[in-house]
Amino acid sequence: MTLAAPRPTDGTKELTIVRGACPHDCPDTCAMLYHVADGKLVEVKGDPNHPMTKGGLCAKTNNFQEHHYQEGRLMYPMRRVGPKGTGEFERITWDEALAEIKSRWTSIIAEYGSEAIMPHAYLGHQGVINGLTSGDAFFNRLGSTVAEKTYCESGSSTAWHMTVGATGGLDVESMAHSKYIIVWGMNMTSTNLHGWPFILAAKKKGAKVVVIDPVRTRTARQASWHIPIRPGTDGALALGMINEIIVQGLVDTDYVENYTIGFDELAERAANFPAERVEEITGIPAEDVRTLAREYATSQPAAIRQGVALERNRGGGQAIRAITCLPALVGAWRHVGGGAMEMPIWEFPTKFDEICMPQWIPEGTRVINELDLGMALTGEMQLDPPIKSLFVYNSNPVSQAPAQQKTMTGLMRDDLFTVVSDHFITDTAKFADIVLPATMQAEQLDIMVTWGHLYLSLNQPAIEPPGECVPNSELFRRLAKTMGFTDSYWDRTDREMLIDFHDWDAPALQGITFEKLEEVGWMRLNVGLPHERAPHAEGNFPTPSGKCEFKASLAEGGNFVVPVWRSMYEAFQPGGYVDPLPDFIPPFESPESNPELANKFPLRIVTPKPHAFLNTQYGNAVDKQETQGAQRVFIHPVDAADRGIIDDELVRVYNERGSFQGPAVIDKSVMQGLVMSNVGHWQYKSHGSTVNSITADRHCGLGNAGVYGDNLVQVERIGEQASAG
Ligand SMILES: Nc1nc2c(c(=O)[nH]1)N[C@H]1C(S)=C(S)[C@@H](COP(=O)(O)OP(=O)(O)OC[C@H]3O[C@@H](n4cnc5c(=O)[nH]c(N)nc54)[C@H](O)[C@@H]3O)O[C@H]1N2
Ligand SMILES: Nc1nc2c(c(=O)[nH]1)N[C@H]1C(S)=C(S)[C@@H](COP(=O)(O)OP(=O)(O)OC[C@H]3O[C@@H](n4cnc5c(=O)[nH]c(N)nc54)[C@H](O)[C@@H]3O)O[C@H]1N2
Ligand SMILES: [Mo]
Repeated sequence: MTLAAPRPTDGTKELTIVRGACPHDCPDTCAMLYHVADGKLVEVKGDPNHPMTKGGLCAKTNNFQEHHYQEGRLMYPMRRVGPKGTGEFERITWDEALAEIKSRWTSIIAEYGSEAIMPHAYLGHQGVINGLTSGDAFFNRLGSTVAEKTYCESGSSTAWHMTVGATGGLDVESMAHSKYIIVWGMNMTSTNLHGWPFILAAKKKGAKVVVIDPVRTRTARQASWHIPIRPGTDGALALGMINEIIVQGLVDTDYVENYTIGFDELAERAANFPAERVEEITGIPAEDVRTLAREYATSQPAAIRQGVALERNRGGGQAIRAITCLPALVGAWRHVGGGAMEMPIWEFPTKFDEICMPQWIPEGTRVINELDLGMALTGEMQLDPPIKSLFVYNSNPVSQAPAQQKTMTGLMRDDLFTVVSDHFITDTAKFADIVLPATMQAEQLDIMVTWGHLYLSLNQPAIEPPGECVPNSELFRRLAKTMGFTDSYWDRTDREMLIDFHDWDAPALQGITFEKLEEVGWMRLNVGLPHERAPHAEGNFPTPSGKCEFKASLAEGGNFVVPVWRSMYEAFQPGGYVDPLPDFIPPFESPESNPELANKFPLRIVTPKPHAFLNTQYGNAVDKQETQGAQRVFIHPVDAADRGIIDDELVRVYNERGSFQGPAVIDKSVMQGLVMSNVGHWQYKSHGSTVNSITADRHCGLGNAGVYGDNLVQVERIGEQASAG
C-alpha cells in the first residue's frame, strides 16, 4: 500500500491511496482517503488524523465509491427527444451540444439581449473552482442576468455581519471547553455529525446541552434539555432572554461598555418581551425562558451553535441578530469555548473577485433572485426581456426552490431553452433540452473551503472521469471558447486557477502552500488553536465600529446594505429599510399572525434536512432510500386523531400552492399543530411531488433568504396503505 501521486491509471493492482475531501454542502467537509486499485475507486475512508473527520464518514458518504459508479450516472451530453419533463434523451457529442448552445444563445442575444439568459447554480459542489461561483466569470462575461444566490445562509450571514462582522467566531472544536451549549435550530447529529462529538465531550465533563427545536430530533433526544418552540418565533425568545439577563442583573457590564454599541436601545427593545409575552408567542413556559436566560448568563464559557433553520421564515434574520447579541451581553466571548458559531467561512482568504470577475458585468445588468425562478419563468414578474434560456448547474431547483408547481410550469415552456449539467437526470434535468455530464469528486481537482471548521483541504483526482464527464471548471472553459471569449482567464489549468484564487500571503495561510497541501491534503488555518482561541476576548469585531453592534451601523440611515452572499463578490448592496435593532417579526403564515389563512390551513410545517441524503443527492440511491425511508409526514397524535389519520397510512399535505403525499408517522416528536417532512426526496419515489410544492416564494426580511419554515398547510387522509413511497 502506498500513498501516491494522483491519478494512478496505470492498471496496477496495487492499492494506492489518494487524498481527497468531501465535496458536499455541509459544515463538516471531511478529509477523505481514496483507495484505488486497477484504476478503480474501491473504497473511501475518512482520514483518521483529521481532527474533525476522525476517520469516520457519514450515512451519505460511507460508501462514496459507489456513488461514482451508480447506475443511471450521466456519461455523455444528451439532447431531449421526448416532451419536456419526460426525461427522454439521446446521446450527442460535446461538439454538437456546444454548437447547439451557441446557436440558440446567439439568436436569443440577437433578439432579446444577453439578459434573456439566466444561470442557476447553488452548492451542489462546494469547491473553489467547481462550486457556487464556478460559472460566474463566464456569465458575467456573457452579460447574462445576474443570479442572486440565496438558497442558504444569506439571512444568517447578513444578520451575523451586521452584529459581529465577517468573523469565524467560535470554533466548533473549542466547544469541548464550553460549560453551557445551546444548539439553536440545528439537527447536528444529521447535519453536522462531526461537530457533535465536541459537544458530547463537553457534556461528559458536565456541560449542559440545550436544543431549541420544534421537533424532538435525534439531536434533541441526546441533549440535557430540549425546548420545543413554535417555528419562526426564535426572535421573541432571544429578546426575552436579553430582557431577563438585564432584569436579573446578569449583564457583563465591563464587556458591554468596552466592546459593544447600542446597549441602551437594545435594552429598551427587549423590554417589550417579558417572559409571559414570550410564552404566548413561542409556546415556551415563561419560567423556562427565565431559567434559560439565567443559566446561559451564569454558566461560562457559554456557546451558541446557530442552525440555518433559524433564517427560514419572515423574521429569521432579525431573530439571528438577537441571538448573535447574546454572547457579548454576558461576556461569553471572553473565554475559550464561549461565543457563537454561525459559519467560519469568512476566515478563508479566497479571492472571490478574481474567481467571479464582477468588473465584467455590463453596467446596469439586472439581478434576479434564484428563489424567484418560478415567478421569473412564468411571466409573473413581467420581465423585459423575458428569460429565454436557463443554464442550471450545481443545483436542482425543481426540488429545492420554493413553489415547485410554478417552477415546473415555467420549465415546461416550449420557448425556453434549458441546459442542465449534473450527475444524474434529476427532477430538474428532466426538463432540459440539453444535459451535460459532470465529474464527481474523486475524478477532479479542487480546494475545499468549509463553513463548519477551520481546515483548508485539497481534493486530488484519484480516478479518470467516466465517459465524457467534465468538471465545472472545464465546462466553462469549453463554453467560453464556444462563445469566442479569448480572455486569458480560461487559459489556466485547474491547478493554476486554484493558486491564483487564494491569497497565500494572508495571515490565515501563513505556512501553507499549494505544494504542501498536495503533500499532506489538509492544513489548519493560522487562526489560533481550538484550546486557546478566543478571537473576541477583547472585542476586535470586524464591524464598522470594531465592536459588537447591538444597534447595527450597517442599517442606519435607512440605506441598508446586504452582505456578500448576494453574488459572493458584490460585498454590500443597497437595499430597503432595515431596522438597526433586532426585533421579533411574526411569520407570514402562522395561526397567530394569519388566523384567516389558518382557518383553511391550520398546521405549521417544517421541512428540514434528510439524514441519509444531502439535499437531493443520494435520493436516487437504493441503499440511502432504505435508510431514509419514504417521504414521511410526521404528525402529532391529537392532530392525527382529529383527521382520522392512521399510522403509516398515506396522507396528503396541501395548501393553495400545491400538495404532496407520504405515509403518516403519528408521533409526539412533533409538537401539536406542526407537521414535519424532510426535503430531498425525488419525485419518482414520492407520488410525483415533493415538499417544496407547498412552500411560498417569499423572502426572509434579511438577505433575501427563503421561507421554507414559514408555511401553513392542511393534512388529509387518502386512505391507502402507504406502500409506494
Ligand atoms: N444529512 C444531511 N446533512 C446536511 C444536509 C442534508 O441535506 N442532509 N444539508 C446541509 C445544508 S445545505 C445545510 S444548510 C445544513 C442545515 O442544517 P440545519 O442547520 O440543521 O438545518 P435544518 O435541517 O433545516 O433544520 C434543523 C432543525 O431546525 C428545526 N427548525 C425548523 N424551523 C425552526 C425554527 O423556526 N426555529 C428553531 N429553533 N428550529 C427550527 C428543524 O425542526 C430541524 O430539526 O445541513 C447540511 N447538512
Ligand atoms: N423545503 C426546503 N427546501 C430547501 C431547504 C430546506 O431545508 N427545505 N434547504 C435549502 C438549502 S439550505 C439549500 S443549501 C438548497 C440546496 O439546493 P441545491 O444546491 O439545489 O441542492 P442539491 O439537491 O444538493 O442539488 C445540487 C445538484 O448539483 C449536482 N452536482 C453536484 N456536484 C456537481 C458538480 O460538480 N457539477 C455539476 N454540474 N453538478 C453537480 C447534484 O447532483 C445535484 O443534482 O435547498 C434549499 N431548499
Ligand atoms: Mo444549505
